[in-house]
Amino acid sequence: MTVSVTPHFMPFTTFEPFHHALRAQLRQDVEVLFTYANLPNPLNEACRYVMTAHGKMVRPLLVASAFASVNISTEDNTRYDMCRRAALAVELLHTYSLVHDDLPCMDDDALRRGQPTAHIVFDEATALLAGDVLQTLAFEVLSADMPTFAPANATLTSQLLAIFAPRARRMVAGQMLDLNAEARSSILQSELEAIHRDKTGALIEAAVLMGAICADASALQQQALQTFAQHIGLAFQVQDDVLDVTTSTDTLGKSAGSDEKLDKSTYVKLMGVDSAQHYAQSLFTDGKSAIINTHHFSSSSHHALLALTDWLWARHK
Ligand code: GRG
Repeated sequence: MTVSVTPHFMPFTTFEPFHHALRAQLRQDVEVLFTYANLPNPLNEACRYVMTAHGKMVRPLLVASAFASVNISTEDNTRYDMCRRAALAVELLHTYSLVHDDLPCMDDDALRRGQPTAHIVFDEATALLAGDVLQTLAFEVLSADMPTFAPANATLTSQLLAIFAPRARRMVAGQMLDLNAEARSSILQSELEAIHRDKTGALIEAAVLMGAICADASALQQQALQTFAQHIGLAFQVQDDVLDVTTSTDTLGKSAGSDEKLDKSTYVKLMGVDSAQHYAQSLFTDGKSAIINTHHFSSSSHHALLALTDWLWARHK
């Protein structure tokens, strides 16, 4: 029998219980997934280590909030379970990118999510393979026959893949553009924006659109959500650049000041801390307006997205 298990992250009431329920749901789903995947050790341990660390779950939250923003019956287990699959998929892909980004051949970082990075705890080959398999699982999870999930809906799976795959590819392209921009003495804002539309923004856009697809959002709702996601994605990156210079390693749970150390092209380098902070705030505001100023959502249903945006703006890590 394949049924949803409690807890249920729907419906949205206020942000904290929603976040809590989503985190609990994701924890259960990660466990089910790794039992299903039956990976050999130390690969299995490395995957569990990085997937159970304390990430903020921003992308699954975006999937779930977009899903909640489209008034849908919480009784519809098929769509709800496809949403669980999508939330898992974006977190798997995101975590793979962090594991690879931390490798010695990339940023060579020793700390992530408040704990030593995978290649430090295991070894480089295991960390590399963990990233690889998290990526393949991110796609497999959209259709796999797994206990506790209602059977995947083939139409929804193919719609989700059409959203997810090109944006996963764009994330890697963005990373290449970012590496190409290292050590450049100056960069135009338009060039920086182009890097982050791909590197950070594409997956954030995928998360929002995948939640929308699972909830059967109309074309107009999808359009509004895409505009929302594009603003939030850029705001998130600008804020990340600011936090890198204003927040301690302890609070961040990753090495502070790493952008300067690697001579990265950042918004702080381009416009200074204060202007970057204002820019992030205006992008968050514009993102919210994209949802509020349309009549495509009921005033109660878009609360999850607006509350998530406020939570992102207030974040310290
Ligand atoms: C394919 C190697 C490879 C990289 C792709 C996404 C990416 C490019 C690299 C990851 C490193 C990085 C600084 C990405 C920018 C996006 C970003 C701000 C990531 C951190 O996301 P959070 O803050 O992390 O949501 P947690 O740990 O909370 O999930």
